[in-house]
This record gives sequence, structure tokens and C-alpha cells, in this order.
Amino acid sequence: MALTIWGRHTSSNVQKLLWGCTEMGVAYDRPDMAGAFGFTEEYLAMNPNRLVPTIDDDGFILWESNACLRYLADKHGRGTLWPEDPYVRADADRWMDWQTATFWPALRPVFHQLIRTPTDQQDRDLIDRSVKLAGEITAVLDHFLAGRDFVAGDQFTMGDIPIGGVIYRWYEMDIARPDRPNVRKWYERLAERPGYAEHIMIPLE
Ligand SMILES: N[C@@H](CCC(=O)N[C@@H](CS)C(=O)NCC(=O)O)C(=O)O
Repeated sequence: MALTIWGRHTSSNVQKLLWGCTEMGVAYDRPDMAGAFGFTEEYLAMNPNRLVPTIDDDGFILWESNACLRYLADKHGRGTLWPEDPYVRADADRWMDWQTATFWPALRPVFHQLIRTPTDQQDRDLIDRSVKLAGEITAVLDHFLAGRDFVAGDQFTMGDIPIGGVIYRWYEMDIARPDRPNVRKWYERLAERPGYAEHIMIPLE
């Protein structure tokens, strides 16, 4: 039984799987791929999107980070990352899609501009607009975290992983942020988890 997760460790989409595997005690190999490492022809034959991550689980190849996380949680995290209750599971699932479809598209330009673009080439208007939009969107997360420890209820689930990963970037970048007390408490709760400290709370690059 061997799991390979391809991708550079600085990718938020790769980090979802590394953190998830650490939570579940699943061992893996992680060959570097993408970014400065480029792509091999063998990799592109598995995933022609020129994106990471891709996993190979004993010959089963899969890409799209949230699909990979759901697959791994279903296989190894029943009752923990993968809630048995269909309502709780759907709730967790919803926050995974919300990270990909709503929050990260708003924050992504800020990250790419401030962290990956030389200062003299940064687009200040884009940064300002995106900082404002991402900050406004966090009101939704703050509202739903009221009275619960994690996004899908009292237990940590797969739903916390994608949005938890990028909320670190929101707090770590030198930007204006509205006060979101429930998000802050949840973030501090995540920061106590060894897998979060190991895979998410790393220098931004
Ligand atoms: N929807 C895809 C997006 C994957 C994606 O955008 N990956 C980025 C890194 S976070 C990537 O591979 N970028 C190209 C590169 O780093 O060379 C997923 O969730 O897996």
C-alpha cells in the first residue's frame, strides 16, 4: 500500500492533502512538482492540467485537490475527517467548495501580488480591491462559526482543511482585516493541531 502525492509543499492545494494525511496518520511520498520544479512528461501524462496535486494510491490516479481529500478521508477517515452523518458530511463538503469557489478566488490575487510578484510590478488597485472583497467574504465564515468549534460542528472534519489552510495566509499577510472573532478563535484552534503547524504555518512563498 503506497500513496504518492505529487507537488511542491508550498502549494495550498498540495498542503490540503499533506495536512489531511497527517491528521489521519496516512504515510505518503511527496515528489516535488510544479513551480520552480517544473513538470515531467510522466507527470503531465497523469495530469495534463499542469497543476498540482495529483495522487497515486496503489495505481489509482486522481487530481483536483478537494476530490483527492474526499477520497482519502472516505478511505482513511470515516467517523473523523469523513463524518458518518450525511448532514454533517454535506456541511463539511460545502465548506470545501466554498474555499475553492468563493474565498480563495477573492484572496488569491492578494497572495500572488504580495508574495509572488516583485514590488515594482504589483497592481495596487487589484490588491486593494481583493483585500476588501476577501475581508467582506469572511463575514460569512464568521457567522457560521458562531457557537461551533469547527466549520461542520463540534468535531474537526475535512471541511476545515481547505479553508483552514488559506485562512493562515489571510492572517499572515500584511493586509487590513476586519475583526472576525469566531474566525480568529477557530484559527487559533487549528494552530494547536500538529499537522497545521507542520504543513500550513510555514513561511509564505
Ligand atoms: N483546482 C485545482 C487547482 C490546482 C492549482 O491551482 N495548483 C497550483 C498550485 S496551488 C499549481 O499547480 N500551479 C502551477 C504551478 O505551481 O506551477 C486543485 O484544487 O487541485
